[in-house]
Amino acid sequence: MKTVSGVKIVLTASATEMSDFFNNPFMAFSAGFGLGPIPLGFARKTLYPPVERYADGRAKYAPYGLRKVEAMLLENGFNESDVAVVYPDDLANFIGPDTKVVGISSMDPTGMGYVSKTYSSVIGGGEPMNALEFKRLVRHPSIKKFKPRIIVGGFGSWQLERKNRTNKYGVDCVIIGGRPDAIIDAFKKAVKGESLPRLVHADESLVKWDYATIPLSKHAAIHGAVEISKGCGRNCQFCTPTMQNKVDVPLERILQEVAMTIREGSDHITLITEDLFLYGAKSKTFIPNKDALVKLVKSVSEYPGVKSVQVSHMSLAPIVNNPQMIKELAEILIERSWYGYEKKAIITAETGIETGSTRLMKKYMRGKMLPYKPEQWQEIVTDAFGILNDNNWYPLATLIVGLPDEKEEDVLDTLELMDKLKGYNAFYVPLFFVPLENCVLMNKKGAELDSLSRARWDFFIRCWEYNIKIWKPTFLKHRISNPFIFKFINNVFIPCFGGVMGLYYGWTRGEQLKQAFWTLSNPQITTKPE
Ligand code: B12
Ligand code: SF4
Repeated sequence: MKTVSGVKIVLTASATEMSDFFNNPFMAFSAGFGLGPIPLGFARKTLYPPVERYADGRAKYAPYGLRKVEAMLLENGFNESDVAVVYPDDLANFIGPDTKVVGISSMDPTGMGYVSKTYSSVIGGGEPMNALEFKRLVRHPSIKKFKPRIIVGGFGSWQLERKNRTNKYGVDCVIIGGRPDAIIDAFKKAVKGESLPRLVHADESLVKWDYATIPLSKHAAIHGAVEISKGCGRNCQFCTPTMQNKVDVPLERILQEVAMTIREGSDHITLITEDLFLYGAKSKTFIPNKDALVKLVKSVSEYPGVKSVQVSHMSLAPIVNNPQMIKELAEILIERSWYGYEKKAIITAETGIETGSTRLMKKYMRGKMLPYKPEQWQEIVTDAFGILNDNNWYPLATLIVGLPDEKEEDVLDTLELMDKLKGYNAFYVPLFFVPLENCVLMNKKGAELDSLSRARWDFFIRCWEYNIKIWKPTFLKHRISNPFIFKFINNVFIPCFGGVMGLYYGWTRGEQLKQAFWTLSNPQITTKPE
């Protein structure tokens, strides 16, 4: 439904961030890949379909950060008819002569996020889909025609400045950080037609501020996102959320957002946190508070209407510290499972292994394993994975290659750790080090494809070899019930396809990639390692 003169403030995000990826949060990482020869329209249909819309054209679900900005505006002088949250293809229906400002949220506007940097350079295929869709959004004909002010915020907004795209994309103001005072001020200035600074720092670490100033979301987020804690405090030097003050959101606020999300039609809840297991823990001790945590997870899971609960992130040391806590949480979460493995329910969340090197742990991540010591890291990882798997919990683990000053022996240590992880069920995502804005290592050089030594390639391939061993059978069986077709796909189609891809990549990008494709498409990689 088209508004005649436009809505005063229009909030949006690119098509890759305004999608639930067919209800699969982990699939969203694929938007960091290059599009290759695939038409954009096809990717939109098959990978990232649009969020549902209400009859008036507004988006039913939107990124959680954008919902927070909407709530800030609604509580500070604007009403629902002044602010519309919309899918990018619907902008023409909401932008008009009265539109003063378009606010855009982005985690990865130019493709400098870890996944984008890593996989678009390894696999090629041109600019990552995240970057392509962002560019398409800022060049929307209605923006060009009516020329509202453009404010970009969200965790990836810094990329516009780093890549000198702010002016090129016609962006008036980039806001880095999420403090309400600075965000509201910028929108008010834009609405009044006052001048806007090109860059605003609204970091949650810069000044003492009160989390309670962040209002409750008024409308539902994609995947039913609800924040339970902000910040981390472990101080890993490559990480940005650790720069935020660590805050636990009070349970009653969390439940109010859960209630709103259910009311608005979602039956999934994603608990947004840097570390589920530190909810309610006294700061600085890093000893989990089992009672507070079990109470939280039970209250959310048992909230009427909640069918599934997903946790965004967790750390590994608290698992070793309190295995009984994992057992009790698993008993609750398995009843609200979002993912499955070989037809059984599993629980999952993202965690950072990062490296197997004690030297690098000491140098860049001394806090990651607290209350334990850096020397114990490999043991903590393997013990934690054992406890998780015993409780039907299959983690998604990220590892970083190319940290500044990484030496060959550090990579060999990580390979040693990977060998120890052979028998566990998990999904491993090897990533290049990216010097994100606002992290301690922000002025260091990021890792590049050319800097991958033999050992680094071996490590990359090892991770994907494990993933294929663990997940290929369940992925194929879930989709192909006929045993003959299964055998054909597994033993003939995939190896032939991998063979051709290997030849192509060997020819265009070098021997290492050819070997990688040939190894990974080998039909032997079907069963779980012993
Ligand atoms: C949940 C999550 C996801 C989910 C999001 C889905 C969902 N259901 O919401 C999924 C799994 C899809 C995801 C994917 C990715 N993510 Co993510 N994600 C997060 C996580 C854990 C929480 C985000 C969140 O909701 N935070 C809470 C809200 C309230 O904070 P916020 O979004 O930052 O919003 C505040 C401000 O940024 C600001 N703001 C937000 N939008 C706007 C808009 C305007 C106009 C303004 C003025 C301000 C503003 O105000 C908000 C309120 O304070 C964060 C880490 C974290 N703790 O924040 C990583 C994080 C944001 N993700 C990150 C990245 C890079 C990605 C990917 C690009 C993949 C990758 N790792 O390379 C993909 C993008 C894929 C895609 N196309 O969507 C990075 C960003 C790094 C950086 N500093 O640039 C983070 C910080 C993770 C990390 N540790 O590095 N992610
Ligand atoms: S444990 Fe995770 S969230 Fe915390 S500082 Fe380290 S990388 Fe960041």
